[in-house]
Amino acid sequence: EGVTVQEYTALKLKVKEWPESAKKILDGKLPEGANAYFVPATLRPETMYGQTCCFVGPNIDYGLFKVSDSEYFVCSQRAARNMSYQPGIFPKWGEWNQVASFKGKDVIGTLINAPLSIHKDGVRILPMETVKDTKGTAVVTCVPSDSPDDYATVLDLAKKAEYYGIKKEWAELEILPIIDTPAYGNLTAKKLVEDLKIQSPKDTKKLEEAKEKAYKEGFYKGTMIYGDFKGKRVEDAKNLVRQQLIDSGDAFNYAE
Ligand code: A2H
Repeated sequence: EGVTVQEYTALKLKVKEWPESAKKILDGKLPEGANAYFVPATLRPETMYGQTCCFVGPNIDYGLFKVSDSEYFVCSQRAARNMSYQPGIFPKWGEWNQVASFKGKDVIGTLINAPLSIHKDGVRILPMETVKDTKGTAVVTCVPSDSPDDYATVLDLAKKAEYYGIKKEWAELEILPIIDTPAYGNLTAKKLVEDLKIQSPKDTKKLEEAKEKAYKEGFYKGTMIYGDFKGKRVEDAKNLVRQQLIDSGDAFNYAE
């Protein structure tokens, strides 16, 4: 970090249905017929088949940003500013048009379509306390098979659904095996969370270790066992899935 550039894939998760809390805020601001997209930034596009939900920080400030007459993005203002200095995202260099402001908690429960996910009826926007406002877009798509943070968070959300004000089943979508690894099998995140006895998303030190191990093993030794690039090494599949998502209009490059 600092001097190196992080190359993310920003995915477009189209809103299918807003909760009442969001409808009140967006009333008259998102034109009839226009689409809104949550835009999580990911380093692991090859795992997108296994998305089960998408996280926002409940107390983080988000904006709705106009991209064109028909498309609006949900992300942090910091990310929108960064996007305005990258080619092919906003129409005018250095300008971003924010049409609404809200907190993450206002959009919990939003039903969205997650490109490539096996969950074709859509997935939900859910809260994650550890989302940082200073990284990516402050929107994080959830792949509990391969991300220890995501796995620990969905377990916690299901356990304390009432406390979080969500429906338990929103946090309990099927976890799809996508990548097989020599050390951890085909559900790397679950295996590491169990092996390291990670109890909650607040076990930050152990999660850091799990994340490091999952990334090294999954990325360098993993083999795809699902999707169009089944049988390929993860290292090779990453760019193939990313390009497929970009070509279909479901993603774009975002760097910071
Ligand atoms: B990754 P780096 Cl399957 N706050 O995507 C917290 N976490 C964030 C974030 C934010 N503002 N923005 C992005 N991220 C997450 C998939 C994934 C990710 C898998 C496995 C590992 C993994 C599905 N979640 O990341 O600090 C996003 O989660 C482990 C490093 O910029 C993004 O990629 O290196 C990754 O962290 C970016 O982290």
